[in-house]
Amino acid sequence: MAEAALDAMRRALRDFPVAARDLSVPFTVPYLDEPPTPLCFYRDWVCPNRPCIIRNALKHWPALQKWSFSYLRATVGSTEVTVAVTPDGYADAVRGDRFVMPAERRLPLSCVLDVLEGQTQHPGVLYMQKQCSSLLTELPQLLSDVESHIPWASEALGKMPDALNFWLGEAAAVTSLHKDHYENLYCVVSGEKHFLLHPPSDRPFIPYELYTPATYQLTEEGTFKVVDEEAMEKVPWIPLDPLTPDLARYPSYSQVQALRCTVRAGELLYLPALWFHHVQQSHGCIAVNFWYDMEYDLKYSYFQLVDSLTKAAGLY
Ligand SMILES: O=C(O)CCC(=O)C(=O)O
Repeated sequence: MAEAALDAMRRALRDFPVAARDLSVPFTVPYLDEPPTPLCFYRDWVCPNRPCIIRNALKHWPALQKWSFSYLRATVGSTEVTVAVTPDGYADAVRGDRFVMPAERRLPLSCVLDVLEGQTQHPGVLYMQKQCSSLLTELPQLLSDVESHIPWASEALGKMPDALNFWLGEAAAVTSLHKDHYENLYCVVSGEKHFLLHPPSDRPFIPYELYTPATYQLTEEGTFKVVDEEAMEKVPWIPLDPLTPDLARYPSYSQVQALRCTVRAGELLYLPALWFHHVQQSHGCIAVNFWYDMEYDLKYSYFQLVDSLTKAAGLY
């Protein structure tokens, strides 16, 4: 491609996040004081792909009153659950020149609670973060304390959730910046979650690179080894940590402005599909989220186009 045309394409891609932000991205995540009707949810939030935090949407869930550590011990303490273990709290993240996945251990939930309460030591940082509908597959006894879907969201989206996940971990457990093709209804039951968000239109400023996948292995001595997953294809992932961005290496990231929000106990974050998110939490925070598969509509195709052009223009 002629250099002038390539320059024009890069300029257009760099202007795009700013134009999209001016038109449709809020400076902060707005709050609703009650759950919306399905029509309002679809019209005001899903269709324009805008996040919001909804209060009083979970107040009928027994979990809000019941889910203390002592209740979890008494009801599901002996149930074995899958726990991600990492040396530094980062599971599924770029470490050096690898995309590193966590070591996984099966532990009775009471052991996880012992560690969270400081009664037992365990090497590394623990996070129950398995995303395979973990509430249904690992802790089905707790389902009657929540709901199997969010009725107004299911009606708006015309489908039931693909997954219902349970999250519980240490304050040091961090979810690295990424995006999903799900409409995400993220419900905090106790504690707080801290989200750092970017709209999908920020893609031209968000770097991706291809990494050799690897997995942490926890040795008998309690140290960690990084073992390559030789049979797996390379993984495209975001190398940048938005908390300490390496702006010398990724200078265009200085042009984006993240939205930050805290979701507190009893609140529900609607996180629209394709929004980039980085997540931290208070120690022992308990959350449940519903992933509804997104519509693969024209919005999705436009995102794919921006993604392809960003790569083709050599931006990231
Ligand atoms: O809560 C977290 O740590 C991560 C949540 C997340 O990434 C998601 O729901 O897609």
